[in-house]
Formats: sequence, C-alpha cells, structure tokens
Amino acid sequence: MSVTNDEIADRLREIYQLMQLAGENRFRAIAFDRAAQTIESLNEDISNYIENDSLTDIKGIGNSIAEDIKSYAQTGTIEVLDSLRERIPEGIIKWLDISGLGPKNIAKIHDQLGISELEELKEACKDGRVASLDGLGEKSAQKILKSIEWMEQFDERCRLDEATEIAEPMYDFLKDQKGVEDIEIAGSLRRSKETIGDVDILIGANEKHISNLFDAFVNHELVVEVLGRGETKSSIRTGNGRQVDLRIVKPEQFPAALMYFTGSKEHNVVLRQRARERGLSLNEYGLFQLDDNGDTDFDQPIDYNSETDIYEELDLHFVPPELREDRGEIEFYESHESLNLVTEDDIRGVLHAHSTYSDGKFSIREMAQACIDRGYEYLGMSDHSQTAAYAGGLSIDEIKQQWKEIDELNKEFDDNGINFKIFKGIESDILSDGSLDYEDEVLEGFDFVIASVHNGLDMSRDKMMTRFRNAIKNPYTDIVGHPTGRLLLQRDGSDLDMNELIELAAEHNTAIEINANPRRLDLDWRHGNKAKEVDLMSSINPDAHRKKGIDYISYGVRIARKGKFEKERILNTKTTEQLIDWFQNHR
Ligand code: DGT
Ligand code: CA
Ligand code: CA
Ligand code: ZN
Repeated sequence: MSVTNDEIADRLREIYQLMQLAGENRFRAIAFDRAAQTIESLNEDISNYIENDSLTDIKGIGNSIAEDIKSYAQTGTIEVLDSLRERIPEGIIKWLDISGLGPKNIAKIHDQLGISELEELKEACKDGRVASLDGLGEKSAQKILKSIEWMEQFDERCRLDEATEIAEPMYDFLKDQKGVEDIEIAGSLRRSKETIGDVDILIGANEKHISNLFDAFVNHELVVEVLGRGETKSSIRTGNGRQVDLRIVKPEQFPAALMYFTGSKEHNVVLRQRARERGLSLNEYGLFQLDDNGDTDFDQPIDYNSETDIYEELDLHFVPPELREDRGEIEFYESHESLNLVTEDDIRGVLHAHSTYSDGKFSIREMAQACIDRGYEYLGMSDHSQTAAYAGGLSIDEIKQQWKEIDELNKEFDDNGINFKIFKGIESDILSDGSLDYEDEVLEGFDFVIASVHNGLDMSRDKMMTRFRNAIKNPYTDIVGHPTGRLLLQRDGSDLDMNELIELAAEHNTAIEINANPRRLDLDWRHGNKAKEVDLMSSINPDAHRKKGIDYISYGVRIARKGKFEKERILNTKTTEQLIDWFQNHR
C-alpha cells in the first residue's frame, strides 16, 4: 500500500490529539506532533524510507513511531491509534479548539457527564452540569459557553493580514504608554505564519506600571470584551472576533519571555532540551543554573541582555523568528552565523500584476505609476490569457494592442529620464493537458510568461502532476503561478507532489512564485527546505489587481523568509538588466 507524507502526518497528529485527551504523558504525545510536523516538511516520499527500512534516519522519528508508520503502510491501521479511537469519541477532538478548555477538563467533562458532542456540551454549560463538576464552577461554564459561541461565529484562525491589522494599532498605542521599556509582538505573528490563532503582545515594564498598562489595554477602542485579567496577563476580544493576549514582565525578564512567547512550542522544546544538556534551565522567566537535583536554581540566573545572548549560551547563533518552527533551523544556526534571507528592501520590482485589459481595476499607466511611487524599477504586467474568459482573458488582438501601449509607455519613461521599465508578460492558463494558452509564435513575443492553473484544481494527483510537468517543461514558462491554488481558510489547494514539482522546476530553471496575496501565500513556506536543497528560484509576486495590491509584497517577503529564501533566489531582487538576462537565458 502506498502512503503519502500528508496522510501519515494526519494520522500521527490524530494520535497526538487523542493522547492529550486520554491524559497520556505530555512528552510522549508531543513526540507524535513533532513527527507529524517533520514528515509534512520532508524532502522525500515517506514510502522510500519505508521501503528501505530507514525511517529512523529521519530526525525525530524513533523506533516506536517508525513501527507505527510501517504498520500503517502495511495494514492501514496503527494499534495505538485504534485503541485511542476506541476510548475517545471523535466528537471531543473538536473541543480542543475551545479556548480556555484544556485536555484535562475535556476528559473530566466527557467522563463524568458522558457527553461527546458540542451541542451537548453547550447544554451542559447552560443547565449547571458543567458548573457542578469539581474544579470547574459556574464561571468556567459561562466562559466555555462564550468560547463555543465565538468559535461558531468566527473562524478559529485568521489570516496574517487580518491579524496584522489588529496588532499594529494595538502595538502603536501601547508603545507610547507610560512605563513601557520594551514591547514586541510575539507568537505566530512574529513568526509570520500564514494564519494566526491569537495575537500575542509582550511588554517589559516595572511592576508599578502594570495595572495602568492593563487598564489602557482593555479600554482600547478595538476591544469589545475582556476575557480575563490577571497579574501578568490580560486577554481581550476585538469586534471581529480575534483574541489578543497581553503579557507584562519585568524589563530584565523581557528577552527570555520574548523568546518563550514567540515560540513555536516545538522550537522551545528543543531549546529547553539544549539548555538541560548544558546544565541550564530555560523558561519564560530567564536562564538559570540547574541545581544538584536537576531543578531550576532561581538564585543562580545567567546574565543576558538579548535573545542573541540566550542563543549563544545554548551554542547557537541568533535564529530569526520566522524560522523558529523546529524544521532544521537549530542544526543550521549551530554551524552558521546567518542566512542572507530576503528583505523588503531587496525587492526592486513587481512581477505579476493585472490591468483593465483583463480583470484589474487600473490602467497599465496607473499601475506603473503606483510602482514608481513605491520606488520600484520595473513592472511585469501579466493579464489573464484567452481561455480565462471569466476574467477578461486577452485575445491575440488585445495582446498586440497591449504590447504597443507598453512600448509607448517605455519610450515615454526613457524620453523623460525615468528609470522604469514595463515588461510584457502574461498569466497564461495551464490548460487541462498542461499546454499553455497561445501558440508558440505568440508566446515568443512576451518578455516573460507566468503559467497558472485556474480551473480543474481538484483533478487527481496523477493528472495534475502531468499537467504541471508539461507546463514546467515548456520553454516559454518562466514562472509557475500560485502552484496549489489554495485560498487560506476557504479552499484547499490541488493535490500535488510538491517535492517533485520543486525538483522539476529547479531542473528546468523555472521559478515558482510565492504569491504574496495574503489569501494565497502559495508556494507554502513549508516547502522551503526542499526548495533550498535544489536551489529553486522564486519570485515574490503581489498578483495585484489594483494599486493597493502591490503592497501585498510585504506579506510575500515574510513568507519567503519563513521558507528560507535568500535574496539570490528571488527573481524580483534582480536589477532590470539582470532580469532581462535571466528571462532571455531561460529560454
Ligand atoms: P497561534 O496563536 O495558534 O497562531 O500560535 P502561537 O504560536 O502564537 O501560540 P500561542 O498563542 O498559544 O502561544 C504563544 C507562544 O507561547 C507559543 O508560540 C509558545 C509559547 N507557549 C505557549 N504555551 C506553551 C506551552 O505549553 N509550552 C511551550 N513550550 N510554549 C508555550
Ligand atoms: Ca498566538
Ligand atoms: Ca496566545
Ligand atoms: Zn492567477
């Protein structure tokens, strides 16, 4: 039986969730989560490891999980999973998403009340049965009920851009408050994940200011509900259903707390382990010596002034927050000082934009001006191709007309001494057999071609791969657009073998874009290790349909960094001349 990496990862993650609910050892449970994560971002098919009996070569996969994987490949089941499934009803897995309700209390409610559906839980919160349980009470019951209602009303997670739009005004507001010595956005937002559960903000301030700071926070104009207020942490809910956690620590604790609350949990687990191996204890309060019993000796703190200092104590160089996912960054920063990750300042121009010729809202001139205003040196226009009739795809006549207009605009820039060039491009549909949307004679006339799938996204993996293989092998394809076609929190992408796709693209010197629209962020950063291994080129493309869309580039840069892309592997960091060369050599 052939199994895919995603399938194995799903099973292992289910074991992790069920183990938490079954009250099993936390570290044993986390091992399954980590294994799931490793396998998701594996550069090779898991089936190769199974065939060669080399699963334990994969970091984080020990004998026992290797046996589980083999058993799944052979029989389609895993013993531990089956027994967990027998004990734990499926319904309560969803309860893990209820904020403020941990696995222990879930198990308690389930065992003592004999319920397993969300609706039943709501009833039990209302009629006092939850309140009657040991250690829960009426207040907890009401909280759980509220959380369920919010959960049903809003998605559990939001997109990176939505979270940023909440966090930035909060941050700007808080940083000017009296007593704030340090402030940073932490959590998944600092790590630039494509979706965010809740926003975490951390402040370093002296104790006497804490109460006033929390007052200011809970009275911010975005706040519609205060979820909790404690000595060091307060949580609020905003009008669009998002949660923001503010934690305040002493200024000297700030670097360690920032490290802790930036996460990821998985990265933290490894750091704590490294600390132990060095006779140290790392926690949210700081870095300490271990005493003779192996416990934290709070009387023996290690001095540090920054995250960098703490990493150094662990024999590591500073790990950029985007990379803190336990996906190879620890090994890398053990032996390397830095990686030349792309920055926003490196971006010299814009590729992938639409105009009124297809479904964009502005003319080519207006889009070009918007790029000039932002300091860019070029704009690669890429309207839709003829098959995309729904999006105003261009007929051959319209292409000719557009080329003429671009030539005139380029001449005008030249005559006026403006250092700006518009490239003639197209976003060609990849047809169902993988061919591009025009004859070669037409394709020949473009400066560059982006090839994207816009229909039949749910074809079988085999058919889809054939389609992409043909498109990538086509010498006119310079860039593959939004490879999976996913819409975050809305629609899954196509079923693809991304490792093969990336290898093939690298082999043919074809770039795969990082579509920077925050609804897409596709190529996914999780494929960054593979991309780096084969030296894949990418391009951070806003896919702008209006002037403001150009600014999506900043989200794309964040994801590119998270995917370990250096400046050298991003097409639109090239100068105009270098880019012309790349396009020409590429054919
Ligand atoms: P999210 O909110 O789901 O998008 O993801 P995060 O990573 O922001 O997670 P969150 O908000 O639950 O916690 C913020 C950080 O705090 C997290 O990245 C690591 C740290 N943290 C929270 N709980 C734990 C824990 O139980 N163990 C460890 N090691 N770290 C934790
Ligand atoms: Ca968070
Ligand atoms: Ca949080
Ligand atoms: Zn597209």
